[in-house]
Amino acid sequence: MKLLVTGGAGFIGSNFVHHVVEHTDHRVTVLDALTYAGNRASLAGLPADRVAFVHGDITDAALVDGLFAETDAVVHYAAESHNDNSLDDPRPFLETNIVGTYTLLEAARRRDVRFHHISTDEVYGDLELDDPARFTETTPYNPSSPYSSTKAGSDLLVRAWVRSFGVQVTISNCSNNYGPYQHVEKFIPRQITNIIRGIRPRLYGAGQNVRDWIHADDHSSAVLTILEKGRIGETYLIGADGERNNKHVVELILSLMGQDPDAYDHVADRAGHDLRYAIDSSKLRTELGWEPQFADFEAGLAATIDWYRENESWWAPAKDATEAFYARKGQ
Ligand code: NAD
Ligand code: TDX
Repeated sequence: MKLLVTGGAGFIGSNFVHHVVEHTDHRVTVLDALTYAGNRASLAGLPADRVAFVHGDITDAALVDGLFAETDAVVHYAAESHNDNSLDDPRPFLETNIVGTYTLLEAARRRDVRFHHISTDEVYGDLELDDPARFTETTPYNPSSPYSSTKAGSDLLVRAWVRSFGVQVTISNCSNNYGPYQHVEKFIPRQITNIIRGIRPRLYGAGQNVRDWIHADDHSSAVLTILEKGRIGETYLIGADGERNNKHVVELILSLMGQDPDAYDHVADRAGHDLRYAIDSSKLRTELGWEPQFADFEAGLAATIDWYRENESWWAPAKDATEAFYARKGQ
């Protein structure tokens, strides 16, 4: 099969491309605009006869149409992905997440190409800390931030294109990913690289907010499973039962790196900060037989710390600008 992977030079997209090369015979073309979040080095070492790279924008209809004409299936990861950036300047989130997804859907319609849309659990808003409920495929949409509202908008466009035009689409909404190749703006890599640089980790507010962590490789295996066995028009939630509050995670990172677990600073909270995300992934597990492989969060985190220690040349170029951005916001 020939796959087109949008956003394949980003964090989760590049993990997916590595996963596909390792576990299947598919050939992959990556379409990526190489924004500040894209990095060709994340695809280094992959065989040239299996992975091709196209530098371009998903809002470029002519480019997209030509690529769809040569592909069997599309997996759509490209997005503006960081909540803090969306609070600073929402415009690129509308362009890429809404107009970009629209552009791809129109090409999928014209070319009758199988399309898998990657989304987030943040479209459902947040849960109370003491609420026993978790998100399911029928939870009403209630996004909080410019980022999550544009992802929700893109999901709704996808659903409309299935119903109105019969486009061959599946959707997945995944919880927070961790693993190699994640940009240093995000919570876990920011704290790991701070510690490597001798800067104290930064916790927003009291740190009680809960995220449901999944290793990026488990996200990739779930997406491949949906691509192969998912029912057209359906949504699948992806999660690995990894709920932890941020305070716990920062203390764990400090301990795993041989530091005093209290050696972090509380900083200004994020505006509109979602309290808790939690995923019920029973539909994916029972209907399609998927199971996560990284059951031990502490072991996965330790391996991720090793990766950042061994790959400073990958993340160092982005570190100073990222910390300057946070310093301006008092975070
Ligand atoms: P990322 O920011 O690391 O990567 C995004 C990639 O998309 C980059 O390579 C960037 O260059 C590319 N891109 C951005 N705008 C583009 C455009 N207009 N045209 C072409 N390429 C463009 O993001 P990520 O964390 O890897 O997230 C990937 C997808 O997974 C997103 O759709 C995100 O909403 C979703 N998601 C992320 C998480 C998470 O924990 N990070 C969880 C659930 C879902
Ligand atoms: O320095 C920090 N300190 C801190 O306490 C940073 C960068 C974050 N945080 C908190 C905010 C969140 O509660 O950590 C938590 C995780 O923050 P992010 O890594 O920014 O992720 P989040 O906002 O939860 O969104 C992520 O998961 C869902 C991805 O960035 C999204 O793309 C995905 O859809």
